[in-house]
Amino acid sequence: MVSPRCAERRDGCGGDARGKRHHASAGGDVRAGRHGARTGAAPAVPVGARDASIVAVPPASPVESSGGSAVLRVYYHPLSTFSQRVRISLLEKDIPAELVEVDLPGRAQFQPEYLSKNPYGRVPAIDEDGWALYESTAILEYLEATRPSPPLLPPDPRGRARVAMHMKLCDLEFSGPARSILVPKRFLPKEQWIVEPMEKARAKIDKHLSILETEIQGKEYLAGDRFTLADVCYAPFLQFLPTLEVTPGPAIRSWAGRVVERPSVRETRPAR
Ligand SMILES: N[C@@H](CCC(=O)N[C@@H](CS)C(=O)NCC(=O)O)C(=O)O
Repeated sequence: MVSPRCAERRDGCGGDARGKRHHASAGGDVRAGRHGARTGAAPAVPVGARDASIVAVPPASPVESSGGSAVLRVYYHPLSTFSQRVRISLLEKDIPAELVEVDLPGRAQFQPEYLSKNPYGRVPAIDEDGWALYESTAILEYLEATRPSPPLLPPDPRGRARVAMHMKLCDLEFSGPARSILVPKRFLPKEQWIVEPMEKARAKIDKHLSILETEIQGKEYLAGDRFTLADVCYAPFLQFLPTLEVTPGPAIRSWAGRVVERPSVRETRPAR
C-alpha cells in the first residue's frame, strides 16, 4: 500500500498513514450488515453509510454451495477499492453474505480480533465457519470455486489462464500505481501530495494502458465476450480513470464505460 508519509489516515485505503489510535476493541468497531441484494431478503449495506445505516442484523440464511458453509462473512470498508472487488463478485453471483465494516480510520484492523482474520491488518477478508481468507484475488477465486454459478471465469483452460494473467497484471501494473495517485487525491489536501511518485505512477499506468488498448481491441470485456474476474479486478480502479488523469485509448474508454455501468459496480461504488 502506498500512501503519503506524515498523513493522518481518514480513509479505507490509507496504507501506512498514521492516524489516532482509538481504544475501542475491534469488536466494537466492526459493524455488521447483511448483503442481500437481488435476493430480496434485505438490502445491501449502502455505500458510504457508515454510521446510521449499518446495524447488527440476524445472520444470513445458509449458503447452498459446494464449498461454502452456513454464513459467509465479508470484512470490508465502503471506501476500499480492494473490498469492492469482493462485493462486486457477491452481487454478480448473488451470494448471500454478512458484510462487516471494519473501522479503518479507528484502526480496528490492528486489533487482535481482526488480525485473527487477516494478520496484515487489511481489508477485505472473509470468514466462513471460523476459516479465514484474505487478499482480494484469492477471495475472488475461492468464491468462484465454491459458488461457480453464474460463472465469472471462462470454461476452457486457455480462457481461464488469460483471466489469471490479467488479474495478475492488474495488480502489478495498474492497481499498485493507481493507489499512489488515488490515496492522496481522494483523502489528502493538495498541499500534502508528494507529486513526483504520483507522476511516475501516472507514466507507469499510461504505458500499461497502451498495451491493454491493443489487447482489448474488438472485445466486450477484457477476456472476451463475457464479464470475468479480470474485469472485476479492474472495475474499482476504472471508476477513477478521470481522477488518475491518464490517457486511455478509445477501446479502453468504451470497455471502462461498460464495466463501471454494471449494476454490481454502481451499487458498490465508493462515496468518494
Ligand atoms: N493486496 C490486498 C490489498 C488490500 C488493501 O490494501 N486494503 C486496504 C484498503 S483498500 C487496507 O485495508 N488498508 C488498511 C491499512 O493499510 O491499514 C488485497 O488485494 O486484498
